[in-house]
Amino acid sequence: MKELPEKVETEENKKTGFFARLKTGLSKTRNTLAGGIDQIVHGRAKVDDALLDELEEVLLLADVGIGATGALLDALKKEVAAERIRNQEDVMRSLKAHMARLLKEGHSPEAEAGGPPRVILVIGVNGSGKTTTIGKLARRWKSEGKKVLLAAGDTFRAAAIEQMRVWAEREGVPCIFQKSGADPSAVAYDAVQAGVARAMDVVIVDTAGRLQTNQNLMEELKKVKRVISKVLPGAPHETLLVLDASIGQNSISQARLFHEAMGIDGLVMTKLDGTGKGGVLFSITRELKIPVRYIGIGEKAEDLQPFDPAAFVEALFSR
Ligand SMILES: Nc1nc2c(ncn2[C@@H]2O[C@H](COP(=O)(O)OP(=O)(O)OP(=O)(O)O)[C@@H](O)[C@H]2O)c(=O)[nH]1
Ligand SMILES: [Mg+2]
Repeated sequence: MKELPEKVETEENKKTGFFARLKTGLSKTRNTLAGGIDQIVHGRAKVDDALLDELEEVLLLADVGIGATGALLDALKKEVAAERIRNQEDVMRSLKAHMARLLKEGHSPEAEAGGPPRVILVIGVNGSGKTTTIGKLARRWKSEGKKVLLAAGDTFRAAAIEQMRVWAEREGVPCIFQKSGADPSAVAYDAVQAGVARAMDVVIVDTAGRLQTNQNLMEELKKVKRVISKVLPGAPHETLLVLDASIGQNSISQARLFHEAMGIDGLVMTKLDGTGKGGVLFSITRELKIPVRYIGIGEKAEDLQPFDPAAFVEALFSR
């Protein structure tokens, strides 16, 4: 009997797996954005004002935003004027290149510096995907051999502590928690102290969802941050804001207010799998100058990827 070849996890097929998942996760945005562009460009002989108007419409529909859309169309017009656009492939190529450039401009890969333990504070509005993202990050970093500790800092919502503990148990990492209603700063304090004492590599602190406009709750977050820095000077090393991609352009004002209050180091854009508004990443990058570190493309532990601008654009346009 012929032996089946052993399935090996080579760098190459790891990458293919990464890309395949990204492609699936972005299918709704691909339909609105790349699908829409394709339809407009298809069979058109030249790039005229009518075509540019239609492109604008599609870009705005996919939540690329006014500023980023304008920048993309300007770049395309320049290429048309320079007679570098001869057919529909050229239009697609040009748009793709400018989109990738736009995303790369604001991009910096994850800053792994700080600690140990490296302390990450995770914040955002209700239901944006904070706790799930923390579970996914625990999976990711543990699989890289890091010692990860979670802090159930959402002491407000009834089931939040349990939710964090379930994730911790499933991923096989410790979780610091107190009883429901406890002061979230106290939980953060305990967790960072435990992280130092147990020589952890990473401590990830969950927080209760809150509106960026609620002054009292924003003060509470600031206190959590202060307390963390008292236990470990320099911490938190990264404050991550989790944004739900399906709110589209609204995420920009949300992020601005969180940033003003808390100083955001990085963004996580979740639920890209559930929306056609993934174009919002282009305006986020352009308007905010805060790097997108991770994207969420599903509910499962493996559905979190480091944000890779080139792969993102490639996945959006690949058939
Ligand atoms: N499809 C999809 N669902 C997601 C993603 N990330 C999170 N979710 C889901 O969104 C819902 C809310 O996620 P949570 O992690 O509880 O959000 P949260 O920000 O912690 O919510 P609060 O603690 O209530 O503020 C859950 O049903 C998650 O499974 C994602 O990338 N894709
Ligand atoms: Mg939560």
